[in-house]
Amino acid sequence: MTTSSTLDFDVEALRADFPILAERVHGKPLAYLDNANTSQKPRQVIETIDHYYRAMNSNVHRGNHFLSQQATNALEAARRTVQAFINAREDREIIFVRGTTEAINLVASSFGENLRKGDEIVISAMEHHSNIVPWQMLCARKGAELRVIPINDAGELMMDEYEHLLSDRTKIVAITHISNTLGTVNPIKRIIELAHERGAVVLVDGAQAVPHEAVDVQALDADFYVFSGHKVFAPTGIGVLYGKASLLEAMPPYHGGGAMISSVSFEKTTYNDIPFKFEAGTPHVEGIIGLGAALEYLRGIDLDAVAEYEQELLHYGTEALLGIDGLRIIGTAAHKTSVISFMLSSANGDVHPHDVGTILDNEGIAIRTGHHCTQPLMKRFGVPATCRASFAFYNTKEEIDALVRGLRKVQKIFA
Ligand code: C6P
Repeated sequence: MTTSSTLDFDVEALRADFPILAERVHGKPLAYLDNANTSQKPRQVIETIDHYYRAMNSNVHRGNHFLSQQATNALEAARRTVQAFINAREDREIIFVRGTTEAINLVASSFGENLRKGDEIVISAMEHHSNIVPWQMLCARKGAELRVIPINDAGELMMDEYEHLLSDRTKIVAITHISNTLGTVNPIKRIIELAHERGAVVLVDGAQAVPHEAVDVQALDADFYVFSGHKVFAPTGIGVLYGKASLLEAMPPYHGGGAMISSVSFEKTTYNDIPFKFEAGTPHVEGIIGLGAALEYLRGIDLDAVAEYEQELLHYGTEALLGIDGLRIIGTAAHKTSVISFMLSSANGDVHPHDVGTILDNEGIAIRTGHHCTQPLMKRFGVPATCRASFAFYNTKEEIDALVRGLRKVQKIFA
């Protein structure tokens, strides 16, 4: 039975899988509300990594001894788990990278080789820096132009403007599925359809989507879909680039080194097939195996129930925060995930988000404050930074109540 939800969703049983949630911080029970930044890890992931180092540790794809084969099998099994999780057509379409940032840089650098002077890349006003800067670097290299889809005051993409921006010059549309700062869920399928009508290729930044909803890359018809393991209850330092095989095959390698080659001589090197062509060097073996364990864990949970429960938290949190005089929410899209950015003011005006975060921390409450790597978005809303509470399926309404009490305390201190 859950104490916190009206749904048939056993939060307490799920919480028991996450050892860190039982920690106390500054003598208070931890309320971890910083999940858009990074998620906590279930014991199933921790135990998988522990087992890997106790029983299997070895380099992969390079040894014919028992341990190396065990580790290689586990790694390739994890690749198939990722494939199934996002419904990719083939496992060779799954490239392991360090995270979302590296995946986008890989595509900008490698696929970007196709671009010519005067070509255009379309991004949006709500992108994370890692889906802005690699494209700016590509534009500088190739003489291409960056076009930015504007957003309305609710933090929703202006789709009419998007249609106007698309042209035969558009070669790449790089867009976030869900905004890390606003929580806005973008109409990604429609965005992809419109881009394809113009012959453009679409990269979707799924860093904030995969933790919250079932993603089907074939149903979306995404050309590239990228995400980070650490936001989906897996270790840091591991991420995924999904790409359609036909695109990946035609792209030049990103890094050169071991494993990505077929043969090397001083005269000529030939490259390995995908996915290995893009996986130079010893991979993050325990990270990959841990990612597989995390996605298996998620497959064991009803993801529709997760999405429904997180919506319940979002609505409860929104109502509760709006009950505080002087609090305003930044990002009020009709379709949102469980992320709430806000500004808090006291009788003396806005309290700087960093002060809010520090006082909440003393209460055991972890939120993120700052620009969330979306400085252009801060400018759009005329704020230097925001406070951001972001919920995962293991959060509770009681933790949101603690957040509200903490914010009232901040207001008293700054009164
Ligand atoms: N957002 C946040 O607190 P990396 O660092 O490569 O794992 O992920 C980068 C990234 C890319 N796109 C989106 C939409 C993201 O949210 C992030 C990471 C964290 O919002 C840390 S800045």
